[in-house]
This record gives sequence, C-alpha cells and structure tokens, in this order.
Amino acid sequence: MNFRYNPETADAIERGLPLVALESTVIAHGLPFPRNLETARAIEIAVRAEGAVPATIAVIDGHPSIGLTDEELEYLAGPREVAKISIRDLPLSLSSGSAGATTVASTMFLAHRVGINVFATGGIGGVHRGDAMDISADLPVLASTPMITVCAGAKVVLDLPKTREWLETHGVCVLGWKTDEFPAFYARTSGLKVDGRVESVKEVIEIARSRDTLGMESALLVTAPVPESEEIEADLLEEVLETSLSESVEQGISGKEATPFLLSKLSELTEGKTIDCNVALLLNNARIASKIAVGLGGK
Ligand code: PSU
Ligand code: MN
Repeated sequence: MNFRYNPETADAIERGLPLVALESTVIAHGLPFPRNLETARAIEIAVRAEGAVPATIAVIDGHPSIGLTDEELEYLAGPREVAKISIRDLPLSLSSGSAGATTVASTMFLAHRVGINVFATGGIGGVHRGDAMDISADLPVLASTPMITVCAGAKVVLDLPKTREWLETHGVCVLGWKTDEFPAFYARTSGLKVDGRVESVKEVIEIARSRDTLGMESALLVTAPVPESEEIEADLLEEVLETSLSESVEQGISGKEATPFLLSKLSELTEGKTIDCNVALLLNNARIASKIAVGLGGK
C-alpha cells in the first residue's frame, strides 16, 4: 500500500505549500450527479484562488490518494454506485484494491498521516436521532486528530444537542466563525453555543497553536454558518426534516445509508433548495479553510 499524489499535491508537499484536505463522500453520496462533479471542481478552484492547494482524498485501486485527477473525480461522481469508505472500511478497501469515497473520518485520518493540517467539509457526522448507538465515526476521529476542520456544524438530520455534548465530553474545541451559535448546516443557527467566537484567521491560528503547545490531540472545529442568502427558511426546514426522518424510519434505513438517504430526500422535498445551500456552504468552508492554511504558511 502506497499513498498516491497527483502532480499538484506532490509538488505542494515537497515545497511545503499550504494544502487543504477535502473529502470525497460528499461528491459520491452527498450531492446528485452532475452537480456533485461541478461542485468538486468548483471547490478545488476556490481553494486555489485563495492561494492554497486542494487535496481531495479518496481510495483509488487500493491506494489512499491525496489529490485526484479529473478522471478520478469523474469516477467518484458517478452516476454509478461508489463505495462509501469510513475509517473502519479503510483496511478492507486497501487490501482488496478497491476504490471509494472517503468520509470526514477517513479523510481526516489520511490527511493527518501525510502532514496536512487543514480540512474543509460541509457538515460533520454526529449522533443520529433516535438510535443512541448510531454515532458517526467522524466524532471520535475529530477527538483524536489534531487538525483544523472547517464545517457548517453538524448535518441538521442529526441530534444536534447530543452531537454538541459529545464534542464537549471528548475535548473538541468548537469555534464559531463570526458567530456565537453552533450552525445547523442548512440553517445559520441551532440555539446551541460554540466554545468561542472568532473573527479572523489570526485568532484561529493562535488557538490552534495553543492546542499544539499543550500537546492536545483533538481537532479544532471551526464552524461557519451558510451565507445568509442561501439559508433554508426555518419553517420549511422543520417541515421537510420531519417528513424525511419519518420516511427513513418507515423504510428501515440505517447505518451508512442513513445520511445519503436523508440528504436526497430533503433535496426532493425542497426542489433542490438544500442542494444549492449545501454547495454554498461547501464553497464558503473551503475558502475559510484555505485562508487558514495560507495563514499557517504550509508545513
Ligand atoms: N457533508 C456534506 N455532505 C455529506 C457529508 C458531509 O455536506 O454527504 C458526508 C461526510 O463524508 C460525513 C458523512 O463524513 O456524510 C457522515 O456519514 P455517517 O453519518 O454515515 O458517518
Ligand atoms: Mn452512522
């Protein structure tokens, strides 16, 4: 098993340029084709525009791949079915030589292995509603991987208060990017607090340095609300969430299918509004993460 790079990430790692890790499950399972492919490319362009180097991560032919080619992005975007590789699936997918998209958990794990410090995603996984045992592997990886992760909070289909408690219990410092509230993915507010509000990249970097000085192993979670113009209105969100969640219970959807099922149901019920919102927050988070990576000055 060898880590693979594309020419851009290989060069960036050698020269110590600022890199931003990006996950691929959002491409393969979070957004519909062809919007997913357009978005994956747009995110990479946004990262470059900020002066950082995008490293979209996936497993290709059994190799953890740090930075993909456009053909590989196309493969992950489908429309054919692609495996969703969380952290528990990594050893299996590597030994079987298969390909698949990595989640927040497995992307962070691989990024950290190759020395990337900053990661951007849409919304992290968390504690699911209902089943108290369905907790995304994203959470324990956040608790044990000293990176800076930028997201729009946890996906709103989850139990947000429990997710927030989990992060607190396991020592993950949660920052609000120009906000006092933990964002709720499609919504800017959740009624839950962050641990600290930050107004600038400089503040984020100072806090990350303090964490490193302490030798703490947890991620710094920078949560940025979706831009106001793309936020889903609270009443609509509540209504479609309820319908989606009850349909997933009726159909017995569980495990790794739960998140993709709920996200696509929400898009169907809002005529694609949640997709526009998801794309907007992904781009916003990628830009913030890039500014942080540039501020850190690479490795
Ligand atoms: N953020 C998005 N869309 C997504 C995801 C994140 O905007 O689809 C993915 C991430 O890859 C995350 C996963 O790791 O959903 C969580 O899945 P689960 O709840 O099965 O751990
Ligand atoms: Mn799960």
